[in-house]
Parts: sequence; structure tokens; C-alpha cells
Amino acid sequence: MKSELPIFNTQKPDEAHLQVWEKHLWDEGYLVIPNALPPDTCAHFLRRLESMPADMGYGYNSAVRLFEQGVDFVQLLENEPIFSLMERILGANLHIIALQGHRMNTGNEVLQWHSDELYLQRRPDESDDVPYPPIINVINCHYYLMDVPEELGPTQVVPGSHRACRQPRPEDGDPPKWQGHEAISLTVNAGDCVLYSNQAWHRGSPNQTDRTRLAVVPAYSRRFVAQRFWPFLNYHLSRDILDKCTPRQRELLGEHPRGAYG
Ligand SMILES: O=C(O)CCC(=O)C(=O)O
Repeated sequence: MKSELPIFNTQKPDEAHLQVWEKHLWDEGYLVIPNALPPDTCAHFLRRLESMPADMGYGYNSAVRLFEQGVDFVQLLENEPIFSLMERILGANLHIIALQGHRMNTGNEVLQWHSDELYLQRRPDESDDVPYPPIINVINCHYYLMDVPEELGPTQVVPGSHRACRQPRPEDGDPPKWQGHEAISLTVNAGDCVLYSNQAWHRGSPNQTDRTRLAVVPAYSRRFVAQRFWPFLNYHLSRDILDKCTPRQRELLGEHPRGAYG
């Protein structure tokens, strides 16, 4: 494992910021935190992603299990103010279910609108006017390593759709609307972090350039959500990696104290 160690933000956010961000996530299902990575740290991860092999055992657009590539990726998990916000919403015993590098170039974007998973399902015959609670069990955090203007295919979300509790359907339109709310493009600057509940309807929009949109994407979750370290079955997180981590980092990677289910 390489161990170039960049500087992270360690300053914990104040209560006033946490309240505003938490409310935005619960109400709208998404949030953008500007300048979440110091510029040198952003440049560090840009170099790291650019120098990774195209074939990492999964699709090119998702470089999976980045914690295997160096302790710098593990340390990113505790970067503030994102980490305090994740602990607040998902609980102190949160963990990550994935840590990917997104490499989105023309032809391999995730263009289809979707919720990643549904933890609460609306009955197929039930009206959308029946209110459902907002669901936040997993938060995808995209740390963008470059400016993402419209032509580079920003992440798009439909505000409020983390209450839909169903996948978008053709009759919702293209782009889909949820209860009158239109999809928005989250154009950002390098170092900004885009966060959304994985229930919210989202997609990556078309990359209209010859460049690749790069982001490091930890997905934090409540403890009860199963981790998804490809290829899932019999995946072994090596002791070499864990020995380089603090106890808190090991817990984020899944080394929890004993609990229900043994
Ligand atoms: O590329 C994006 O911004 C979204 C990616 C996505 O929807 C996914 O990985 O499920």
C-alpha cells in the first residue's frame, strides 16, 4: 500500500452548521458542502485516481474498495465536516458500505434515474399523495476532484424524492418530477462534496466532453445496512490494511464490537 498522506480537515463543525445541513438533508434528500477538501488534498486524490489502472476488477466507472489502495483513502473517511454530519445522522456506530472512485466518461455514465435501494416500499397501487417519511439509511458522498460544470455531466437529484419510496416511472417524466419538484444539476467546484440519501432519485448526467469526471465516493450507512465489498461473498479485508488503521477507522471499515446476531 502507498502511504502518501495528505492533510485533511480536522476542525469539527459547530452546532449551527450541523443543524442547517442535517435539516437540508432530511427535507430535500441532498446537500452540497463547498470546500470540503483542502486544495492540495483534492489535487492529491486527483493524481491518485488518474494513476489507477483502468481495470480494477469491476466496471471502469467504479474503482471499488479504494481502502485497499492506501491509508490515505481510509483517512478521508474521517474528513470534516462530512464525518461529524454522518455520525450525527447515521449514528455513532455507522460504517461504510462502499468506497469507490467514480470515473465517468462519455458512454459509461449512470444515466438512468434511480434510487439505489428502497428500505421502505410504497405499495404499487398507492397514491403518491399518501405521505411517507424521508428515508436516510445510506448517504452517498461524492468528493469531486475537479470542477464539474454542466458539460462534464454533474450528479442530478430530484429534491424530496427520498420520500417517494418507489423507483421513478415513465409517467413521472424525463427528467422525473416528484410532487412537483424538478430535477436539479449539482454543478460544483473541485473539493466540494455532494451528499444525498441513496433513496433519492438521482443519476449522473451525460458527460459532453472528452474528459473524465473523477470523484472519490464513500457511502456511509447505519450499522444495519450490509457492507458491499465486491465480490461480496468471501471478501477478505486483509489484516495488513487493518493494522495501519486506528480503532475508529477499523470500525468504519466494519470491525464492530460484538452485538446482536454474533
Ligand atoms: O454519476 C453520478 O453522479 C451518479 C452515479 C450513480 O447514480 C450511481 O453510482 O448509482
